[in-house]
Amino acid sequence: MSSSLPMAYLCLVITMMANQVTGRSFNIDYEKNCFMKDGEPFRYISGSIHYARIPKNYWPDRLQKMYTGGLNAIQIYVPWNLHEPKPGEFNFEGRADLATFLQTANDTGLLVIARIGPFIDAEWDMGGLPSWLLKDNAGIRLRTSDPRYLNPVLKWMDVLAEVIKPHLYINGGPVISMQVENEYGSYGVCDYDYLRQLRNKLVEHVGNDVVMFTVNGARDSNFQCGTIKELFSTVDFGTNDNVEKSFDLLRKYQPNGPLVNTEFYTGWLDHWGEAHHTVKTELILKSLDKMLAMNASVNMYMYEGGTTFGFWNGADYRKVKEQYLAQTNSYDYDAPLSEAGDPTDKFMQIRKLISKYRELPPDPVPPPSPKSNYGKVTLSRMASFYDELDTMAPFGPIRSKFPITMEDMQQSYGFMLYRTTITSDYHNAILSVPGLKDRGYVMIGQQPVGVLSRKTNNSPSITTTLNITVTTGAILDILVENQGRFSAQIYINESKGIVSNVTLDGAILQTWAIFSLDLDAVVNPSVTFSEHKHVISPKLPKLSTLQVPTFYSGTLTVDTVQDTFLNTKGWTKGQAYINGFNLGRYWPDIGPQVTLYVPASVLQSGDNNVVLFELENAPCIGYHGNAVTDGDCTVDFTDTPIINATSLIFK
Ligand code: 6DJ
Repeated sequence: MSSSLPMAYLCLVITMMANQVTGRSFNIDYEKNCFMKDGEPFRYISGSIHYARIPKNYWPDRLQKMYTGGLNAIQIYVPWNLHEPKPGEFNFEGRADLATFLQTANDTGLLVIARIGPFIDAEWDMGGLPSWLLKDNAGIRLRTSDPRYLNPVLKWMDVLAEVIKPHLYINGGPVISMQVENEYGSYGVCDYDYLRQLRNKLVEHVGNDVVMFTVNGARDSNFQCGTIKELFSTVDFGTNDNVEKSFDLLRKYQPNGPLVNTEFYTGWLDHWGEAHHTVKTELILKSLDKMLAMNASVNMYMYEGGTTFGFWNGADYRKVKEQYLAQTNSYDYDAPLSEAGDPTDKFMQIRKLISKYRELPPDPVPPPSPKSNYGKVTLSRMASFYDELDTMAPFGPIRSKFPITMEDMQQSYGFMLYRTTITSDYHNAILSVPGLKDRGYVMIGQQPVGVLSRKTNNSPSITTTLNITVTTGAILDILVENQGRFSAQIYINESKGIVSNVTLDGAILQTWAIFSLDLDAVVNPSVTFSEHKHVISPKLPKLSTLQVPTFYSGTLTVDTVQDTFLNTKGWTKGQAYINGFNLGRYWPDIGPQVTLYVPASVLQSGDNNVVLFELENAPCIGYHGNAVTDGDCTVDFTDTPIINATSLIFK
């Protein structure tokens, strides 16, 4: 712990730290128990925003709102898997344009606390670690000094540190501090050498002139395992925790220096199939007031949650019931700024409280961005999954005796098809896919026969086994959906796809054709359904409750381009795209999220291509759930989000 460092040494460090060119400094005064900025005592009132969850064109707007809310700093996460999609291939474009984001924060007048990971949690796929780490690496010990993990991490740090370096406060930029790892203590591995190597790597690039810290939950065991003496210790806790007790615990491990709550929870995350979470503003104000009165530095998590677009969501593991819980795409978080970036009542009340402690900027709070109620769009059945198989898998399948995982197929997200030919007759036999990660749509002879799912909280009747009747020569297909990798805990090393053998009445099914599927190839508006336009037929014969996964498409015509929400009510489960942009999953059947945020940036004036890849049951096919309906295949573009539709859950 830093407490073991002699105070004289620390003071020396402080005085040495002003940058000789810019004259700027940011460091810790262990005697005054505070941060020092340019030689003056400083504390931050900060809010979390994740640049990857906000369309790039909205960054200035969101940051300006944070600034007018009274914050003097923001806190970000760097998701490694977004930036290094393949080993050695880097992405710093669009929502991954970290340098522009940092520059924008600086221009807005906000300091930045950069949480560089490499592990971040953040309800982000695999907690931000790239899934390619799992390829051919069975048993890899993630977040440790295991060289299979550490070598790629250190290479990534070489790249990342150089991107951030020009943006450090001492170099004229906004970055005052860098967080190493994240809640490492709760991972239970206690690999101090790993933490030290991360820290040393950063020092190699940026020197000692930036505050480097760790955060851990308010528990002794977390602090014992989650930090090293070279890194400054902070704590995270929410409104349910006692402020004094939590800071007392921090003091036990970090006796001097500023008190910092790195994640003070303004709300909470959501899982599919569970109620939407909220946190009462009064409780936030009470704890925040206490912390600010103690001169603590506080970061509100989240201040602007935004959206986990596409396939980037993570999942949690509920140990007691061994359940897999995928996180929703909305990351609204009940935060002071809504998912669409609008100031809420919570925002205004927190702002008022902050004004007790620091002068608010004269700038007015920007108004909510306008939302459009574009109304209903009819979708037509464009092509079945089978019609588009060649487009999604242009190179055909890989042949393998046993199933291969998604990572070993070098695929990161989305869907895969596992196909085998049945070699005997079976009547009412048990198809068992214990290694299913996470959900499987089973078809025999291209006809849907059932859905498989690993254990979740939301569809207990769906399991990894299914009774099927098949004859010799029948083709069995399992379309497997990766619903998001665990974003925390020891389970983050789990592979996706089918990760163990599949049996039929106990006999191992062998000889598989395995297809990696690229949905983008189909939903890209310029090539959408080019060969299948003739199959349009909005109403098909009533088949069964379950249909072959199918692409539906329609046109949203827009005069004035504005934000809107795609209401998927009536549809069952699938993936939604606009103009080829992957908005995310929809699953209104179980909620709580029913609308998907459609930022203006993905729309254009004129015609916009809307595609739903419906996996189970579209409303216009006749049956929906257990009831026969005359539903039509429409979606509604509305100006109001629905992310708390618990009534659907408990129907
Ligand atoms: O640092 C974490 C955040 O990224 C802390 N936290 C938040 C975010 O994930 S759940 C919500 C959580 N920590 C609990 C992890 C379970 C071991």
